Amino acid sequence: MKQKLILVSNRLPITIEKENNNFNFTPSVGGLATGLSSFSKTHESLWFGFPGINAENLTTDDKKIIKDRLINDFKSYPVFLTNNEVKMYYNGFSNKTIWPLFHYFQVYTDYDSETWKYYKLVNEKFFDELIRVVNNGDIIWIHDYQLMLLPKLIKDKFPEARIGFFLHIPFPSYEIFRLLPWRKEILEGILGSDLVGFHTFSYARHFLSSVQRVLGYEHIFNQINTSERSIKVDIFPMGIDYDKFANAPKDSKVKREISIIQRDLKKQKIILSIDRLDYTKGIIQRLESFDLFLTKYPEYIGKVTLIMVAVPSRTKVDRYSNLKNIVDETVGRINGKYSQIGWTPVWYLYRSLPFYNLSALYSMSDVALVTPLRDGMNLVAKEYIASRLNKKGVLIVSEMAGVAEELGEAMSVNPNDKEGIAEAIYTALNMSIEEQQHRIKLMQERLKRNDVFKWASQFIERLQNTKNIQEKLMVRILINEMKDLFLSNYKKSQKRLILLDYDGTLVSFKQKPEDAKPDKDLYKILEDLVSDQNNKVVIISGRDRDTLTHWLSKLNLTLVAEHGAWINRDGKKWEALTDLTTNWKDEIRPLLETYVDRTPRTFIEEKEFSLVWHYRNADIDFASIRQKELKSHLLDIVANLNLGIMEGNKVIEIKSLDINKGKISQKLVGEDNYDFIMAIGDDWTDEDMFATLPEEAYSIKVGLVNSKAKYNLYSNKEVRELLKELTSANK
Ligand code: GDG
Repeated sequence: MKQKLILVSNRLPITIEKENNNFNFTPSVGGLATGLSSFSKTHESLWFGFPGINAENLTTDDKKIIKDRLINDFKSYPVFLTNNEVKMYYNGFSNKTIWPLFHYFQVYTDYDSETWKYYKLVNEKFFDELIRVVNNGDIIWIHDYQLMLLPKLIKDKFPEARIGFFLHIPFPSYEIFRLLPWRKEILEGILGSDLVGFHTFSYARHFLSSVQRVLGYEHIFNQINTSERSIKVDIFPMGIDYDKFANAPKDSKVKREISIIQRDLKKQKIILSIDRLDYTKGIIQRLESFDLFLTKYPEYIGKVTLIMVAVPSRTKVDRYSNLKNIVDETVGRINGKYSQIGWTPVWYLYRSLPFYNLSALYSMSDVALVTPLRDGMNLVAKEYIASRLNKKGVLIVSEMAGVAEELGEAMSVNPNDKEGIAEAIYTALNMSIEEQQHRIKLMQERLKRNDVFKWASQFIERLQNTKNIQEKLMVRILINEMKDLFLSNYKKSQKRLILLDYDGTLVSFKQKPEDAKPDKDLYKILEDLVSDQNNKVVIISGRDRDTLTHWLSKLNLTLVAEHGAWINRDGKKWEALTDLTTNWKDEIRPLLETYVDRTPRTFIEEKEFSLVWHYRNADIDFASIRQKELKSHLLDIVANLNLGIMEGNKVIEIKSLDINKGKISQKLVGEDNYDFIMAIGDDWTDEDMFATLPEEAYSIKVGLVNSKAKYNLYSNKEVRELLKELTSANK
């Protein structure tokens, strides 16, 4: 069976219309649909999305007819939505909250918990339809900002599915993103993916920074490691169907169209502007810049025309209909101001044009003026370049569009700088042919190499690859055959030593350390473990004695506090393991205090034999600068004091070099003749423990990272399951 490739986007690339009780299906040839078409040869592919026709207008039979036809003829699968769902999830949360916020239009952003409710509901509806066809090994590629919760919904149910997510719009900086009340859920939703793709490096950087600040997950080389999985974040600038645009001007229909427009415009220079009518596209600013250009350079009056195509979009959202009114007025004002008999400065077309028309405009315009205030990529700019048969023409592009990062040879402008745009128009109209051709040639070569087919195949290839990296790490996991042997060794053994770290191993990390106290489930697990006479169970933690006594002394455990400084064998008395001095603290404490003063929300924890600087509640970027400073400061001091600096999870701990989990583990191992030894830990302080264990011991690292331990487990959830299996194996 071919591996299934499932694509999911808000809208299916098909328009369905009802005519006299019949349904007409018209596939659209958008970039995405084209880019993905090549996969049908190698994969059994299926596209999920809203078919664009409201569910209320359809009977059960209608839905069946549509569904069958979509599946059989278009390899598509409908997710039917009601009028109200479209209103709340699409026009509402997607286009009144996410769209404006992610394009930095804060004041246009609504924060409405009702539309958010529907956003969740519709994401779940997509999920409910998907589970009818998804198998665990399938590849699922989810598109765009309407479906950001879907990756997690799928991953939770199908952990083996390969899930990719691509965002077509900008990902804003943390300062903007943090305004969203549902920021945590949105990020968690996206992180259900194995690969997350963006158009540009800046968007990926903003995303990683938000993940770190909101969820606390660090990243290294664009890889996020949660305790359960690693997620790759990468850049895939979307391309176009280059050959289609490059070849179109040779087509007879397009040629005919060109000669019609030329006849009307005579020898005038043409400036082209094409977008959906959207406030992010900077249409008003563009018109005003053209107005300014004509004022500054009146010699161009009667000699240049701005052809402005505005495709109707999201007309049910107020901001869009208001914008339409302003654009109409502005065009009217400019035309009223400059028009002459036989010449109109702005040709304004408020409709979608057929492809041959679009191509004719691309291939005959002297200048393309693409000046969005923000734009994820902007394919119009690329399509214009590809359509320049004679390599003449100038592209003026906004610095705020993703495409500006790729097309360095274009003239770039700040879309808010009307003077600058007016000047750029003048420079463009006067650019030498040689220079135009030099610039266009370089851009054409690049766009041809990186077309939409390459974009799609690279994404899928990288998605497979991400999974391979995860699989390599998983080889270390306690695989089932291994587990059988492990369980039977456990069962056979008579004297067992079980060393367990606490935070991150038995409980997940909590924002407040006091929230990590054992819950009922954990208590029961530990109780069951110690009730077996053959088990010696040791909790070996970095925590202080009081906390461990308070939480765990009622159980028949051995407790080790402060990474091995203290041991408590009977739940009552603590013994210090070595004869340690603590005079050094007076030298180190003042230094830490200055760092607390200089770094808001950090604090010092004083343990008997160590000092700890905690920075988990501080601004993460700021704290990591301070953390490096403090470390280098400390390194100068500790060398003569026989002290070690330990970097744990958002902490720096300073303690005697004679204390570490390795020493105490070694001591415990030597105290009896154990025939089964197991140690589980997640932190790098546990590495000392893993390193000192005898060869036959089972050392288990929690989290998918390399370690001195022999095996890995995903998370503390799995640790608990494993411990439960051990106790029930012996019943
Ligand atoms: C989003 C992001 C990102 C336009 N007018 C007509 C027409 N078009 C076609 C163009 C082009 C597409 O529509 C517009 O794509 P853009 O990329 O310019 O902009 P968005 O619609 O906002 O798309 C954007 C994109 O997703 C892809 O990731 O680049 O940043 O906002 O292909 O050719 N097509 C026809 N008639 C028209 O009148 N046939």
